[in-house]
Amino acid sequence: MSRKPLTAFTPAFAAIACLLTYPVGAGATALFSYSSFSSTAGLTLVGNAATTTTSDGAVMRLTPATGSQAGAIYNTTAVPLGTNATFSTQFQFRFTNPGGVDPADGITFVIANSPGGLGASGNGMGYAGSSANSLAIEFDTYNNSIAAGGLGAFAAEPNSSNHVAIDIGGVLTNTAANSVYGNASCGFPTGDPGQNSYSVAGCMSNGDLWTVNITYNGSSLTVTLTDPSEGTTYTALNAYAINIASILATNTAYVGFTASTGSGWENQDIVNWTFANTSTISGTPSGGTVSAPALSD
Ligand SMILES: [Ca+2]
Ligand SMILES: [Ca+2]
Repeated sequence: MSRKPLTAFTPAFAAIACLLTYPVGAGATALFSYSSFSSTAGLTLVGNAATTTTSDGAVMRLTPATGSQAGAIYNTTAVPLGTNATFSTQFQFRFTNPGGVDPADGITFVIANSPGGLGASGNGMGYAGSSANSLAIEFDTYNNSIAAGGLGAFAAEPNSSNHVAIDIGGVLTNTAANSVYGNASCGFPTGDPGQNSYSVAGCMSNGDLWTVNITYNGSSLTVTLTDPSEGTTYTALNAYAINIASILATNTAYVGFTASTGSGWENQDIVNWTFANTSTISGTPSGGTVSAPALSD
């Protein structure tokens, strides 16, 4: 089953919103929800992003598993994101078929004041060099650190092939970076740079169906990831203070994803995605299905 994106202006909105608003907080509204990507209505696809069918159903393949790709998607209708505005979003990803020098390069969840921005491939994750009035939360699977001798090495990159960080202004600032589940080495033992195996629990490239929750209460950002192989949820950012409205310099924003590959690659698929403007979104969708993430307090 798929749902088309919802806006407050569609006649069906009220009825469908009732289906989405389970025990949610006051005023909670899912602005849009894609239980699969059998329809891309309401989305702008950029670069190499394209839908494809996998064992997860109709997924959004931000990049295919080949070299030097860059892809992005954005919602076509801006969401409210002015001063003190809140949001929460939940999506599931699965990265498969890694090849080349190492699994690479990762994806970002992007918030921008204009739609359609696509940055550099390789270490840029499709974000570097895109809109100056934007913010991204990166899920980085390739170690470009100078210390590790990674290809495209740059100073801000942490010594990790499995990290989450914030990037600001189209620049790979790698703010508040930390390695997911504390695992900083995920790749090919004979890779460039050589890494521990990518296929173990806690490595974002391990092929599992991962769940990500991002919440913003108007002043601080929290990001959690769940790998079903770990059985616990990892908090990558815990109430990190940041003023998103000041970065955007506008009262509305376009949200979506960017991704890239370089000398290493992997399929980088978004399996489902829900975005809400006030509620928190919690709970883990059932693995391997295309059911929509549930909304709850
Ligand atoms: Ca990287
Ligand atoms: Ca990074």
